[in-house]
Amino acid sequence: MNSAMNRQARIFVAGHRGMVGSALVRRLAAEGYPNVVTRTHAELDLTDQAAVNRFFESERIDVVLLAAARVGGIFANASRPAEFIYENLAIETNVIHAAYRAKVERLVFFGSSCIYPKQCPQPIREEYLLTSELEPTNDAYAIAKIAGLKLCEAYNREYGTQYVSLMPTNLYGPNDNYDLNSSHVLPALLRKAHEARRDGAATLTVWGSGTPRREFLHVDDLAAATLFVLEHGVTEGLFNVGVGEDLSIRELAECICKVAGFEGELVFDASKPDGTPRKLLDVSRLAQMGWRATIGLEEGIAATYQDFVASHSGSAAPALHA
Ligand code: GFB
Repeated sequence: MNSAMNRQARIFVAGHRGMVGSALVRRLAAEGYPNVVTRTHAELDLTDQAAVNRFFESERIDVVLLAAARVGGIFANASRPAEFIYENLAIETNVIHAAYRAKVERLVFFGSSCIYPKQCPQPIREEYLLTSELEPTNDAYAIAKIAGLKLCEAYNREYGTQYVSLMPTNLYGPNDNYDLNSSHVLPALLRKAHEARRDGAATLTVWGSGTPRREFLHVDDLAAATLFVLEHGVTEGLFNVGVGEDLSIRELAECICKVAGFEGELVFDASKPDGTPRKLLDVSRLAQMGWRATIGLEEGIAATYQDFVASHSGSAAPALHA
């Protein structure tokens, strides 16, 4: 088992412009890793197998952080399942296989808590994987993410690689997607609350019943957990990453309205799906090793709101992150 990371390691952050990848790049810079390698989508299309092979053959990468993915909220997942399963499978198989061929010893694969069954005992332990049916609104994405973690397990078993899988709960933070058709609930409600207050609206529409429960992790905590795993010699396995607490969507909406200063009424749109009733992660596996999240939800939402206002406000139709 390798222990500490070599500070001079060449670390490829795949997906560095996304919310997770950009948090990883910030954290690596703060921790003093000078050799971080990135490629924009235009420079390297990770769904192009030949291009990915050429990249790994020429770049001498030591560590891969595989944060590139097609991601989205409940509506995007439910309406574009082919894109979610195809693009994620292509990225995972191309990057993991090319990394193995180029003798990359260490890789961290990022999945999602939606890999677990829809009706799971709570809090969800890593062992509950594949014990019953998935949530239908995101089963295509979940299958792709399960395939990714199984790729890591299989390559470790057959080839002796050290590929680790992290399964974060619902994430939020800087560089999130604020497009209301494809975003997750937290950025969607932040934008809605901001615009409702700005426009003097009487109501704010929340999708579904408001009763599903979700757990939210600030992306900077996920980046911290990733560095923790790398620096503590973790060489295999599946690890949940979360805060260990959840709240209802109604409670989340109330918290966001408070942060954004919107005092109108919440209206629940029952024509929109609720999705999984609850997905609270059991985070004891990482906690036993000494890692815990540190950013509280209200504090994290307030910081994210400031970031949103700084980067989007002032125009009626904010420029949105892709
Ligand atoms: O975050 P979200 O889109 O995805 O929705 P999931 C969470 C809950 O918030 C659902 C409700 O019950 C939504 O109906 N919700 C309320 C809203 N208002 C809104 C809104 O304005 N926008 C959105 N988007 N939701 C995704 C999966 O599931 O979570 C992915 O589809 C992935 O596969 C990701 O795992 C983390 O938490 O339901």
